[in-house]
Amino acid sequence: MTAPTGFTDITDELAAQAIELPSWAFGNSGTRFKVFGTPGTPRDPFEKIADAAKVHELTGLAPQVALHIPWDRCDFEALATHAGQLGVRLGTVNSNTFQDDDFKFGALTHVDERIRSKAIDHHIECIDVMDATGSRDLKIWLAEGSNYPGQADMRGRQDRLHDSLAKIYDRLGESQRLVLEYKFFEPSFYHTDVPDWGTSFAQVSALGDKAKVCLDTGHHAPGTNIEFIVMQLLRLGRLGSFDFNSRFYADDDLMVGAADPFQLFRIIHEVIRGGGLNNPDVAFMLDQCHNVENKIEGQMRSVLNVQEMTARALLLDTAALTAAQESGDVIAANDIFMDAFYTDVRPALAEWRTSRRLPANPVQAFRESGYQEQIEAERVGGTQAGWGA
Ligand code: PSV
Ligand code: MN
Ligand code: MN
Repeated sequence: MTAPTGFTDITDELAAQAIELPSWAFGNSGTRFKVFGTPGTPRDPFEKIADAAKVHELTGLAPQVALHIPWDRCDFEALATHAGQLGVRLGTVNSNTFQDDDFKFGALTHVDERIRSKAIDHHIECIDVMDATGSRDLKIWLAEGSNYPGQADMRGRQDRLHDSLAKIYDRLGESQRLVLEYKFFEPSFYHTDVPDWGTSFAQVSALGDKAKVCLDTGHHAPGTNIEFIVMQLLRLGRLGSFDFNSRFYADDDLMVGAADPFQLFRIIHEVIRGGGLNNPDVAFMLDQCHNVENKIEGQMRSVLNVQEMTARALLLDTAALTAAQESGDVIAANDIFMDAFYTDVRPALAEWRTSRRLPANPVQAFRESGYQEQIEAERVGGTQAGWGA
């Protein structure tokens, strides 16, 4: 097998790649129509970590797992020890202000000071968890907004959001960060309080250097040039993290690289261009749900998709591209770009994995490992963890 030209020059970058898995991807999830139960689904955070560790063991790509509070509430020191024993670490802590009746009309933006304080206290609890687990990042996604014109004072809510975020920011430790995720709609359908990167950027910039933007690839209007946003946030030094997933319609949370591999390639190209690859300041995370496919395989396929597009983007002949761009040769520039995208790196990656004592085909290795049969036999009784449980 002949590897694509330049493949050996990119293996150090590939070896350094680390993608964080979301604990909730291993629990049951669904749509608002139905949550399907799956045999072997974890019953507690410890079992979620075990599944995540399996993904890392077979791919070498996923050494860290993000938690969601309160879904993953447990003895966090014990959980961190358990993770370490399985060869992974606990990562980003996600807050949750979208499942409490008190937050129906807002949490960090609510007009009632009592409710705002309750929401701030929840974030302080999340930072306490980060202290216990050694996590660096607090990720905040807010389900806040309104459904009807006139329903809410959008300006007042923005001001209250700033005040609440400032109180949370003040509680962060020296090496901890806050990442503020945006999403253009849902569950609110008229206005959302943090709908776009500009709003997130404005809010985090008003806090300080430890506050950054989280870019979830599924949180944009159709047709949005997401790689432009990546470029701009990197340029401004405010891209804190990615929530990778893919979408056909809205916030589908499908496997990253499944719906639009070319978009993933373009995004990773801008990450590389902006110095964000394997840069600890820019966390690569997945934010996905596996409603109908095997969850462990779904996570494996996703990190492998990111790896594959990273390899293709690293193979781009940037010197030739720059020359074509600067000479105004539109066709040549596009050809060079597309050549990298169309390079089939799968055989070279399989061979490289083998050289690192990883399975050439991790999904197949998982199927042959007996792990799925084992967890289906063992995880009986108790309640399966699920999105919202
Ligand atoms: C809701 O849209 C959401 O998918 C956000 O993307 C969060 O990151 C995730 O849930 C977990 O809270
Ligand atoms: Mn997200
Ligand atoms: Mn989402």
